[in-house]
Amino acid sequence: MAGNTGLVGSAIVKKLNEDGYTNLIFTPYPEYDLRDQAQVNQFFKQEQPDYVFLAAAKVGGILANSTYPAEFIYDNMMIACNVIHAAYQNGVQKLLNLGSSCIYPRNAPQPLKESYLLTSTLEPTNEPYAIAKIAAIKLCRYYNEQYNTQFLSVMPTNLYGPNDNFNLETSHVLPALIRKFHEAKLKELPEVVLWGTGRPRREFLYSEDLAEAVIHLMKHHEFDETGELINIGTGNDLTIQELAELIKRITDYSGRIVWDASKPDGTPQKLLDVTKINNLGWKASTGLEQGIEMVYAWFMDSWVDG
Ligand code: GFB
Repeated sequence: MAGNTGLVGSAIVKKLNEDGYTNLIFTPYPEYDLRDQAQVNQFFKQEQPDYVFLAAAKVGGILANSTYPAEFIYDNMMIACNVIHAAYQNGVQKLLNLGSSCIYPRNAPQPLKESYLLTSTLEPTNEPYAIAKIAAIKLCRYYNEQYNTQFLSVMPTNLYGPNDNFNLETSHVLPALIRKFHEAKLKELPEVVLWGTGRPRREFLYSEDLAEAVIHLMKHHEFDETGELINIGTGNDLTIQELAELIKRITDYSGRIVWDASKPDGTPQKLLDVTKINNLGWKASTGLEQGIEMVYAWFMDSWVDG
């Protein structure tokens, strides 16, 4: 497991433990810097893992991607190249590569089918991250074709859950809104400022549902069934405005919402077509309101301003 402490990795570890898998090994940052090829090669040679979940990445919301483009493309390409190549060199039986729905063209038809990859230009606010993730997809595909490996690439939609990032500068929208409304309520602030226009649409998948999907694929399916990439989502989306009203209600904040149109909206919509993953036996099971309530409870119980 590369990236076991983050939003995705911690959900996968939780599900693996619940399923009785105990022989898990991790590459926690900063003890392991997966951008360092020698370190990665040394780890694989020493540990000889059979299965690899590649969930480590430099991630962030729309502002972080726009602020640190060089780090987003370099870090994520180096992590992918090092881990995928070492997995091949050490005979890993199966690797599961975590991508993102931002790899699709900004104005592709909705819902997004896997076949729309590289059919047009990307959303500028997350092009660096998207290019790195597309490179990882292609690495897995061509290693499978040339070396007969089983490296699967999954494309989750926007994710949320426990152990998310709640830093207001670098986080994604859902955790940012939980924190903003919660703190505004405690401080009795008259308004909360949100970014953009509120008009973009987003799809949100609870992290533990994603964990079930990736473990299902790792256990039961192969490259000839998943293809080069496979979407994982709920198949439903809503506007950021609707999300804000929902989180405002769940956090019981009674002030106003103000939109700062100087901040970017990003891509207008990125709803995934989830026909393929549904046909392979997985469907999302956590509703958005239920999921947000669970994350809000986790935030109030466990989150510490890091
Ligand atoms: O989640 P988010 O940062 O990234 O923003 P993307 C989603 C939408 O929420 C944008 C709006 O239209 C934001 O302008 N928004 C409103 C806010 N208020 C806020 C706020 O306080 N914080 C944040 N963060 N957004 C990401 C990519 O795109 O999607 C990542 O940047 C990754 O690389 C992820 O691919 C899945 O959904 O636009």
